[in-house]
Amino acid sequence: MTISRTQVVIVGAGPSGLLLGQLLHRAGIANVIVEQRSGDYVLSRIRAGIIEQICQDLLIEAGVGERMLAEGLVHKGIELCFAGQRHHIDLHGLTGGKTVMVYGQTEITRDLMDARASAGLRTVYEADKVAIHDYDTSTPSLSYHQHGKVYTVKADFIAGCDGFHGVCRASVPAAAIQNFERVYPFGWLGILADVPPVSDELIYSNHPRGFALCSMRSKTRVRHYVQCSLDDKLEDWSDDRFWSELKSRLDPQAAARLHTGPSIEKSIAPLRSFVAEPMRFGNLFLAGDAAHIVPPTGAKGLNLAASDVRYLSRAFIENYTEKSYAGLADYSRKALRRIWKAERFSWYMTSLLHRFPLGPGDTGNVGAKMQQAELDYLVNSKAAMTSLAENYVGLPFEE
Ligand code: FAS
Ligand code: PHB
Repeated sequence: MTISRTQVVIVGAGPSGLLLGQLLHRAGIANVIVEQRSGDYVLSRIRAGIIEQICQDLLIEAGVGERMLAEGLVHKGIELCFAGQRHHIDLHGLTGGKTVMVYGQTEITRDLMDARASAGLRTVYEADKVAIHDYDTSTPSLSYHQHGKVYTVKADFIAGCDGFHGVCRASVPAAAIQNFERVYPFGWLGILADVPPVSDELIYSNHPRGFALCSMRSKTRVRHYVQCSLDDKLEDWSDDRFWSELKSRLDPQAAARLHTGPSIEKSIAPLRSFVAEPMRFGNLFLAGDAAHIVPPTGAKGLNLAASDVRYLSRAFIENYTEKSYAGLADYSRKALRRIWKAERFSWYMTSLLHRFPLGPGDTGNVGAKMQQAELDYLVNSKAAMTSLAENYVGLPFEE
């Protein structure tokens, strides 16, 4: 058994764990990250694409904003497509000048990994049998197996940044945690392709055949999605079938401009709304997907992870520099207040834009008429568009 010690041990080297580790390091707080997968595997996962100003500010504060500012695309609006027409939502004009940035999660993860390696910080990849211990005492620890040996990391605190399927939330007794969950009756089939975007802005489409989203990673790489059945398998979807289906769900002008090409990545993701309460258990703190999941329709997943990390990093820094536990004690309340507003917005966008199959509990044909009425009201009401815009660019933080 090899025993080491640090101040904060972080479980998971996704964006939550890496960003937290970088912010703590810059504040002089020692931390170790333990990740079950390889770095290449973490980088291979294609996830989020849109970041709010608050997330951009955090990356700059963490000292990893340079490439983002150089390569990221600033977007001042989005387009809603329904009934064969596109409608511009002027995010910039409706929010007093706020915008979002297109900069892929993969690039954020790469920038954070590079910064961590340059600082010579300890990150354990491919750790097996990761387990946490005594998190509700003043001597929490983490253990893992690697190359036939057992390692223990003692720490003051454990940060559970290990995603929806991680070990940290799963280690909390059921009586101590309350889960809130809704699973949607459809999934998203996403592809990555090296072709130019169909439009300068993202297109969110409500169509009788199902939802579609035309997004991008750069001026030469697109990330598109179509709503699909939960029974679909990747082998059911050839590139040709994807492009044909996407085209059928767009307005005629966008369909005519759609550039097609071979997919370089293709994946199906289920959609769920999920929140675990609380997010603190003694000296264990959950952050990011370890504590909540949103349907990606509102582009909130990664941004919520950054939101948690902003609150948690400041609370750890306050603890070590001012010897005050107040921020840590209030972390869960503050984070959850913002999380539930993002859950609401993500649920709203998902309910507005997807085709809900007829079935028990679903809204059936009345639901489709309600969607049409909501969309018609939305694009003809400045108040309604302002509400969508201020949620999409990111609500202000409660300090
Ligand atoms: P992550 O899941 O990214 O990272 C957790 C890390 O912990 C992983 O590297 C995992 O290997 C590791 N881990 C798990 N168990 C462990 C253990 N026992 N020990 C050690 N390590 C462990 N968000 C958007 O905003 N827009 C999108 O379009 C979007 N698309 C998505 C598509 C998919 C398929 C998924 C799953 C999510 C998507 N998201 C999207 C949300 C996603 O971007 C998350 O919000 C983001 O990855 C959250 O980052 P983390 O909290 O770091 O969790
Ligand atoms: C993406 O580019 O992957 C993306 C953009 C906006 C969303 C979801 C995903 O709402």
